[in-house]
Amino acid sequence: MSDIGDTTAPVLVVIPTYNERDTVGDVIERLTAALPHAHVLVVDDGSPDGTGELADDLAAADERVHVLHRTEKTGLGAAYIAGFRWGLARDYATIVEMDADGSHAPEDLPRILAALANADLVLGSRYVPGGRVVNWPKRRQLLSRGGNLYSRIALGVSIKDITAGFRAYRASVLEKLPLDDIASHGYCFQIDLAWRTVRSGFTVTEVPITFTERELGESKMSGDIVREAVLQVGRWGLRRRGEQLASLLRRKH
Ligand SMILES: Nc1nc2c(ncn2[C@@H]2O[C@H](COP(=O)(O)OP(=O)(O)OP(=O)(O)O)[C@@H](O)[C@H]2O)c(=O)[nH]1
Ligand SMILES: [Mg+2]
Repeated sequence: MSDIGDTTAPVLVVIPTYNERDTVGDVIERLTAALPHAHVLVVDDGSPDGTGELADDLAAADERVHVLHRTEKTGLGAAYIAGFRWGLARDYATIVEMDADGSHAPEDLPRILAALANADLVLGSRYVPGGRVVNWPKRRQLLSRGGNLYSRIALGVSIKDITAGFRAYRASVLEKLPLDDIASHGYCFQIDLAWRTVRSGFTVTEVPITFTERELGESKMSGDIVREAVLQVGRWGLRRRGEQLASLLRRKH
């Protein structure tokens, strides 16, 4: 499509929320200022703190803002998939993932979208030159760096920030991926989608961003989310090695 990478093309920014009442309003305000033509879809999983109702108020006041209410909290992955389907049904050329907690600066979006002119998926990356993380404790930095190193080795990809949650897809990529099969929940979901994108032959580019740890609200990161990623990535890595071995043996015979 010729208008991809043009920062005035139809873009949908999907923002999953669970108890993000303190931050989501500010994020949406900054987003619509930075990218006035973009549409926003808040995917709220029945937040008990009233984030969904606040998002409804914002949607009533601004026709660019939409809300998808889900009744159960079933993880980041399921919320994103519901948001992707909503966007694909409405013919957006580009679909963006962004957190509601202020970690991702909406002002970085024009640069991310511009890079989509030459790639199918653009990651807002903390770990390429120029990328930064602000206010993360050492433990979180180690977890994130370790997760990326582990994924790079297991999956054999050169992506530096494969767990990045600030990213822009050409809609044509999401149309091609088997969204029904994707069961990953936490940040494993981000690895899963990037890995499937690479395996489907699409191109991935990384653009440096500054990631700032949330100051308000609570993190949803948990031991289960880390365990899911370690086990799944290990499984995918083993499967990849198995496939490599099988093709080597086929060539020998
Ligand atoms: N709809 C929905 N959104 C979720 C769910 N879990 C997390 N989110 C949202 O996904 C985004 C990222 O979650 P965070 O809690 O910030 O997780 P994180 O960025 O990995 O962790 P921190 O750096 O500690 O904040 C936020 O906007 C959350 O509100 C969920 O189960 N459902
Ligand atoms: Mg966060």
